[in-house]
Amino acid sequence: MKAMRHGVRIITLIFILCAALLMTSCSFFQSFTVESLIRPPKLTGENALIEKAFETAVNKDVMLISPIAGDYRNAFVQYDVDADGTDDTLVFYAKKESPNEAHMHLLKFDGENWYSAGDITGNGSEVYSVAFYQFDQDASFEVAVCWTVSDTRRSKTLSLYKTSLKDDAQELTQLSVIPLVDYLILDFDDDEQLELMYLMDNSSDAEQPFKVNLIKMDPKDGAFHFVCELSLHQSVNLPLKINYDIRALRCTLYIDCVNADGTYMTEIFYYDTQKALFSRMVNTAGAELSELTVRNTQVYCADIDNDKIVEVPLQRVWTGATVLYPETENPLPMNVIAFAKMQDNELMPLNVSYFYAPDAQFRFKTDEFLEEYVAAYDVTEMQLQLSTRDENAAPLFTVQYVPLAGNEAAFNIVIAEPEVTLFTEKHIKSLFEILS
Ligand SMILES: [Ca+2]
Ligand SMILES: [Ca+2]
Ligand SMILES: [Ca+2]
Repeated sequence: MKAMRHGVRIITLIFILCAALLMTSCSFFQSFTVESLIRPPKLTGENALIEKAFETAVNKDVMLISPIAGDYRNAFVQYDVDADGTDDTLVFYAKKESPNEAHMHLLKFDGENWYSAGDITGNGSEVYSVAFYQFDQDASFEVAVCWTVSDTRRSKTLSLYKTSLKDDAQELTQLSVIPLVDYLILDFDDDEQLELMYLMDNSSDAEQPFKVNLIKMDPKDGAFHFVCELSLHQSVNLPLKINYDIRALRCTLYIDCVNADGTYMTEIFYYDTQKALFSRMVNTAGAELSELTVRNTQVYCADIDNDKIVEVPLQRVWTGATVLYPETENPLPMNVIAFAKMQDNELMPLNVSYFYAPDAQFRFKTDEFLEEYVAAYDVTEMQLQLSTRDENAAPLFTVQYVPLAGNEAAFNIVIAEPEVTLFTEKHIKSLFEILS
């Protein structure tokens, strides 16, 4: 059941993705208009001039490619790459005759006209993300393009490009090509220079299926050199999301992963600037923090209280609360997810916890109930009942999740005895949240 739902979700995602690609490939103008809505307003007619310059340089008959993730989601990306005070335009596309080969085209503006200033053949058929960084000490930015091939979350290729200051020749040059799963570019050691951390598929080694590498650019020749590495746990099937926070100059990394057995966990480690090493977080009892984060629910780290410090999901049993699955005769203990903040090497749970309903897209905020109340959730009925801990007491309220057409859903709330219960419908409603 669980696996099936997951499959449906993936298919939906792929469908949305395909729809997005189709939209951009069938209408050059349409996708460009969307970009102009996102960007600050431009002079009238400028988009048309860029479009014309691109058509002249490349061909009318191309498929535009929009980045899947990151800050720039349009095939046309405007950024002052060479830092000369005038925005440049990058265009991502593929030629009809070689649709599996994505390209990046650079257009520049000379004050009067847009002109072609370089074209690069990428390392994939799709663009995962594009971002701009300042690795070396010259003014111009390095362009980080993460190329991918459809249907592979595991393997991407990060290419770094530089614009040279030559006016006449090709202005885009490739600095490096790194196969990876995911990456983070950040000043890890507070030396005012960026480092690149990337997750590498190392599955040829069954004991260390993923590695985290940190590399640093030598500004003299633009080459990266190795700083340190860390192997993720052997149980990890795929790293899913990278989070980080910086406290007192220490950068802590939180990598949410799915394990081979279907559980989830967060790898927690920090960069030790003095030793130039990644170091796993271990609490005062000697337990590795990562191992305390194993959970059944697919929920990721997040800064839930907006204090720029990442909170980590921890699984806890709600004593007395139960979940009835269709495939088991007796109810099983209910788990809730409590968000915890790392303090002095310990994961300290905040007063923020949720029950994530299995096989339904909602969560129930449980903070105020864990001590005095118990819940019972029926997976088949998608129905939750809350009662006091008195065994003979009738439920105080019942909430049923009702899926509607499309991605919509509603909650059917029944309050047992409105005149005696402490809970109003408004309050109950505020505890239930539909997840997208
Ligand atoms: Ca420029
Ligand atoms: Ca640095
Ligand atoms: Ca926080």
